[in-house]
Amino acid sequence: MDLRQGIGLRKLGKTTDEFQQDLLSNLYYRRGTTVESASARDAYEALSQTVRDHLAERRARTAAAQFASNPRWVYYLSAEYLLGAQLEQNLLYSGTGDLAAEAVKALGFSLEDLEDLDVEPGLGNGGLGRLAACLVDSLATRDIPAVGYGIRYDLGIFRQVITENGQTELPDDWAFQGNPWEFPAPDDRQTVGFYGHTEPIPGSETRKTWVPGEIVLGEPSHMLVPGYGTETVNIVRLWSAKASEASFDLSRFSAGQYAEAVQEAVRAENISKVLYPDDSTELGRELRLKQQYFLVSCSLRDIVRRFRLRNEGWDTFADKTVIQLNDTHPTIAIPELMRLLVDEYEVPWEKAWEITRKTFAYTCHTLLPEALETWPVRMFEKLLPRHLEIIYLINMLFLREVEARFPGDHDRLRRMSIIQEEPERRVRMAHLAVVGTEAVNGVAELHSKLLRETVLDDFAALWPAKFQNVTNGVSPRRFVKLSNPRLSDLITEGLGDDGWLRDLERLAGLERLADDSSFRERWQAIKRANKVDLAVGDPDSLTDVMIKRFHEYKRQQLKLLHVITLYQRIRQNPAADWVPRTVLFAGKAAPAYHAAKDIIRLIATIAARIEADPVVSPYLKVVFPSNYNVTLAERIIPAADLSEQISLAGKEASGTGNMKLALNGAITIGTLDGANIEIRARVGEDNFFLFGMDAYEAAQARANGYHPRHYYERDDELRAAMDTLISGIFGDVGRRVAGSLLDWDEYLTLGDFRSYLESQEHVEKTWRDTARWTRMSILNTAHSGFFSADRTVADYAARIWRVAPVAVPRLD
Ligand code: GP0
Repeated sequence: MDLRQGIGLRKLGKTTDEFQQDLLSNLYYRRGTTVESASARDAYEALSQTVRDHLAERRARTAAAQFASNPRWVYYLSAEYLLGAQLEQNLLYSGTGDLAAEAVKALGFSLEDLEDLDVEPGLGNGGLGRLAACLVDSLATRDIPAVGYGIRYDLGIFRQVITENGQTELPDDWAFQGNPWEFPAPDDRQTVGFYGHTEPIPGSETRKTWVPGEIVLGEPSHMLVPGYGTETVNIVRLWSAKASEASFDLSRFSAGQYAEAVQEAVRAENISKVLYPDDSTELGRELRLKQQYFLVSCSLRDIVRRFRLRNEGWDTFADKTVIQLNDTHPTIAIPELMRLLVDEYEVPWEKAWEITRKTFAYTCHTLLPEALETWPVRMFEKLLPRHLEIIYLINMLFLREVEARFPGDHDRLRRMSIIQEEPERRVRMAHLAVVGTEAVNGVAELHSKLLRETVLDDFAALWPAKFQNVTNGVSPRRFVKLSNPRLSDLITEGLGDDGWLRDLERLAGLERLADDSSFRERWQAIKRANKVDLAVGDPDSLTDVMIKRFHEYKRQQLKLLHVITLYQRIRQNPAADWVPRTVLFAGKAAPAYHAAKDIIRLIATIAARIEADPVVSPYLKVVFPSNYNVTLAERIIPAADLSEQISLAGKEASGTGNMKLALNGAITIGTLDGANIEIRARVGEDNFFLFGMDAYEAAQARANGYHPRHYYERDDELRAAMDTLISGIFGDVGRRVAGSLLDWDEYLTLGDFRSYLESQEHVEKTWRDTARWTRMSILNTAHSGFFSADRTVADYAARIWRVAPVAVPRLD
């Protein structure tokens, strides 16, 4: 019997009764419990397994179709994935939501009860990790054969608790109670080496033997990634570090040295213990480099294994494989593939280099110099001696190429080298990533342009065709359909069908409804109902949200100066006709980023002060919910009226929260930064509140000698706001924040203050005209279709990956 023909023959419940049977069978046979004694957790686990089976059946058909067509596969390598909660998504993507609601009712639970038990795997920091999750969703939705590779951190991004003292961090043991969504695959375990030395191979110039000094095992498990409205189910494969059996020291154990006996094993398993909580900054710790190589080594061996299942030799490797590097974190994949090909498979260097360059592509996510990874040569040499040798050889050949194009330009060689010499020798990962790939992309038009003009200008001069732009996008399923069901229903009704969920540009059909007063009223009523659900402030107030990581370049401090100014204005004139506002901040700061944590603490202090002030509190409220994550974002975004995107122009690569908010009808107040520019171009200048310097003006201001005190001295309101901070009434933290702005203000906060305040006045004037505001809100949604991650993936597929979809046949 052909086993593949059996796929799909297992009957999965398609009626309420059948679904209930499946649920009961999971409850009995997999949970080992009974209806009478089932706890909410039992019901949750049994339900998750039942839903998972529907996806697993599609997964089996997907694998069969994909393997049979032997396509070019997309492998997405990312150190971070912020997948979000799984149950609700998988109910939607498997079309079992109604069946499940009925079935669990019979067990005495509601779907909402069970959804509360569904823990989101927080395996990322912010935008970069959530982008990875949106892209794998869209890859499956577009039927593109793909695998996402990542690390299964035991502890994800820390749990944040906000008090008046600011942020405290608690460990996030996300899988403590198990994770019903993953499948362990111990048979695909890999062996990873670290440290040690290299030995020459007699008779070969380029090949070497690497003798590692430490061996760690990588054990994969995968999570299913279903496409929406299609049969495809792809996977994300996450690696856990495991000590090899040999690392348990029985003789020490027998001698009673218990801690020493397991020391080596603990060290090995620490590799996947915890996610580094730094966003857009580079710490340069050895364990981090170990994590990166661990991910890369396990994933590349898995990719090679999968290739060899269907192909022979190496000539077609790059035709069948494209590996996308999500930022520089997995860039050691370039020398690692060279090592596998040259040392292990004896492919000649030139041939291996040709294959490698055709296989990889690199996405850069930043312009901040502190986010561009470099590793001390000494650390590299110790941890990955063979890779350093390979990098040296790559660099030598590369610099020869530069020298041939620009003879005698020694300064250029120094600037472009993969090895930085001064003040300390370091490996520049971004340079390695550009040299070893076929395509390099930024994540928004402006970002890609600035990469070519500034950070990577020398490389763009050498290889202009290599540089591309692919503007980020977001999943309309998670960030509209699941998070904002009321608005989704209204959109579907307005457009006549729900085709917009797979073709988001269809939202443009809402434009004609923006002038329909009854549609507008329903739109507005939904926004209000979402605010009631969020329950953070008066649902009739202007809900003004700034939700993102805390970083000085994002300028939460500018928003805070606005809040203080409003506070002072209201106090001075309490009888005036103020627009009531609820200002919502949410987001985490890296635990060691003291300036960002100060800003959080100051917000919490000022929020409490306003709350206690009977004159101001009727008009102004500041809230800071703890522990911003995907789940919380899904509650806040549908309730937002105003979206704060106020980074200093030229600093935010793209932003993706800006897209989610616009899609849900929030109106942006923002600078000409990242994807804000593209949002404004699409929703229209009249439907966007613009302020501040643009990227070139900001660079000019810097070059001409920027003096924050100049603005402080000339603007009475700014000075009043700063003086309250300096006075100390908000404590030392207020003094510190004000001091850093007055003395340095790296991100030109004071320079943009007046323009921001004027724009906020325009916001209030507009808000008073409800019909006009609602019209703008509808037009924001109507013209945000471009920001679907489905479009992003289509762009990558056509221009970078050159891959085609593989259709998975339906069962019936
Ligand atoms: C960029 F460099 N981003 C980094 C990083 O280390 N972490 C991270 O999340 C973000 C950018 O800041 C972004 O502009 C961008 O949209 C996102 O990567 C995805 O490209 C803010 O969300």
